[in-house]
Amino acid sequence: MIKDSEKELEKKFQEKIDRGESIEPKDWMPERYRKQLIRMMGQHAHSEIVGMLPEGNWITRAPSLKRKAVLLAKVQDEAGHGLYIYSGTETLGISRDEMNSELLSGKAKYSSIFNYPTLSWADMGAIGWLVDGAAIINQTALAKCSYGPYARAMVRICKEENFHHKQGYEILATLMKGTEEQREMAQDAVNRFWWPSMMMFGPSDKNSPNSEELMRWKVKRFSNDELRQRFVDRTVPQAENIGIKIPDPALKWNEETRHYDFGEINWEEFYNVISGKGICNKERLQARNEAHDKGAWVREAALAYAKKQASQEFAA
Ligand code: BYC
Repeated sequence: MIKDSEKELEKKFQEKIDRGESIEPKDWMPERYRKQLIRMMGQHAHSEIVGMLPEGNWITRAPSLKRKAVLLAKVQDEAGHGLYIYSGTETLGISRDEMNSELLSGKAKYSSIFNYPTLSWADMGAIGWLVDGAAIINQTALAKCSYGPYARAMVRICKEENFHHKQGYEILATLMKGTEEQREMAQDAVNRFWWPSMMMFGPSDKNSPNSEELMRWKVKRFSNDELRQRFVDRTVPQAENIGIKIPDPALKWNEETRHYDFGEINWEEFYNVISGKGICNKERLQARNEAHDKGAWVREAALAYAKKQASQEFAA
């Protein structure tokens, strides 16, 4: 009896999704839908927060006051993105503390891209252009996902990501107009960030265990490979425009498909990075843990203040 009604609810839920309607926090949803969203949104929020670290590394070394102000604003924006998405995830019944513990213990994933080091100023350009560029393509699709709070967070985030993308491209364009050494620095950054950016879209479709379910529920609107292709098609002309070479000898325009063909991704590297064996995995988790420990007094003070306010209100 209970099983039947559950089936009926699931049928109605799927029909609602098929009609293109949003699922809101108080609506009935299958437990699996809730769990999948907590997983994906949690990972996304953690990525924004951990993503502050590689760029934060260059704030004190930005080459001018203007560059420093722009980078500072960008890194702060990423913190804001993390907070919107954590809030959106809380509507699914998980607390911020639980998500934070999962990040700090290393149980939760965050985007593979942030386990690569930032070695030169040009990396700020490559991250803005390639990493935020990849993120925009993914997130523009997520802005139409079936879960209302996630979709709405994405709309605002995408607007800010567009500014991030442009500032990164402009850093590289400026370097490409500079000295030989500056051009080499820009090219070197792109050489290091190109393939990790391609990996941001996740495993190829045939090896993506979550895709089928997430696409049926319209959480994902396009597959990993479709979005990766879109990224390549958009990015190659931008590279040509400023004289940057994409480090892929197999990259070639295909007149028949009207898309660029590209080389094979090093999946062994991808799986190593997402299983904790990337260059910076340990450093990133250590930095987050240290920041959490150093912030203990702030949490205690905020709690003490909130308790005092509550007791005063109660007494009044
Ligand atoms: N990195 O079945 P699949 C930003 C995992 S930050 C790590 O295809 P799904 C920015 C995946 O989680 C933007 N792990 O998964 C911030 C799964 O493992 P579990 C971050 C990855 O969910 C600062 C397994 O591989 N954006 O913009 O269907 C500065 C199998 O994969 C990755 C988001 O987080 C990866 N790259 O699809 C600058 C977008 N790829 O959980 C910029 C939201 C896959 O089963 N997320 N895995 O153990 C998504 O769109 C999707 O979750 C993914 C993966 C496309 C990433």
